Amino acid sequence: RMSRPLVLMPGPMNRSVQEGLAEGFEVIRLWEAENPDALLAERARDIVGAAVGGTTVDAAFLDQFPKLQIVSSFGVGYDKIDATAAAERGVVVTNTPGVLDDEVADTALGLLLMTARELPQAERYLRAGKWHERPYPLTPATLKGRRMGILGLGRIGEAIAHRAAAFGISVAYHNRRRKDVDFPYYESLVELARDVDILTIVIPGGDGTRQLVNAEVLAALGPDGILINVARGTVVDEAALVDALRSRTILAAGLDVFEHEPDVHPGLLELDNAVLLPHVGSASVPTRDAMGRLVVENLVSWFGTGVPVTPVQESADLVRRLGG
Ligand code: 8YV
Repeated sequence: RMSRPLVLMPGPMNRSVQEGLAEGFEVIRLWEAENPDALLAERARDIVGAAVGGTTVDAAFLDQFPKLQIVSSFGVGYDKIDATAAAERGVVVTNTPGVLDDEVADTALGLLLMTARELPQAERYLRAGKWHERPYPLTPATLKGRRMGILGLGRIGEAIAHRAAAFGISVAYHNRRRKDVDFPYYESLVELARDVDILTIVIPGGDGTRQLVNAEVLAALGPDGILINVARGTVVDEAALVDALRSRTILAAGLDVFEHEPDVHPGLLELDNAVLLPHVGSASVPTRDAMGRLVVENLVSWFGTGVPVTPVQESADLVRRLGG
């Protein structure tokens, strides 16, 4: 029987990854090793695949493993992985798109409802026993008649747009390039922000989108404006957001992601017009299991047929060249 491909797991991942890899692979569970450095010194040259979730994969990481062929990453966002450096070294990177679209879109709509109608604040009011004194104050905001701008209309953005339509909320979007969709396209993010009163961020993180949502965009969103972020905290200038919420430049924000997770800007924690979630957008058992299965499928498919299931864009040329 041929020896099984050796796959590195730097840290613990969803149980579906561990279970799925058990059969066809030999797995190094690095976080359980008594002496990780010694283990790597011994086995690094035999490692051909990696299954990662949250590990930073940069040039220095990649250069430890001369025979590495594929990095299968858990999550749709892969801003912690230098996919270009990987491609330069002939290493394919895969992520887990598609299987989490509905879950993340649901979270975005949940945040919007919570934020506009102050649902978390109202719940805290009830639990504090204040209902006996008087009813919870009427919320100044409503979802009725609102327009949503989507920053990053991809798979998740479209799932959000369909949900928004069911709520009677119209949708427009800003991407780098216009897409073949019916929603109005804005070449300028500031102009989009000016024309809507909900701005929903679903664009990938990383250097290309850092602090795209800055003080100018928030000012354009305006005093009725609600900011929703289920993408990456790095897309927002968090200090500018705190200022905008404090000075009521915008009405409110619903955030699932932060610049320095799990640290949350102390200014946000003080503000009542911010609804804050601990990055739970995709965090249900069924969705995380599906993501984990896709991590495994990419490795199985790569080592079985030489074709990854869901390579990232930066790996596309490499996959073509390798015959995939
Ligand atoms: C996960 C995510 O929290 O898919 C993503 O990009 O942000 C989330 O689904 C994360 O990837 C888990 O490591």
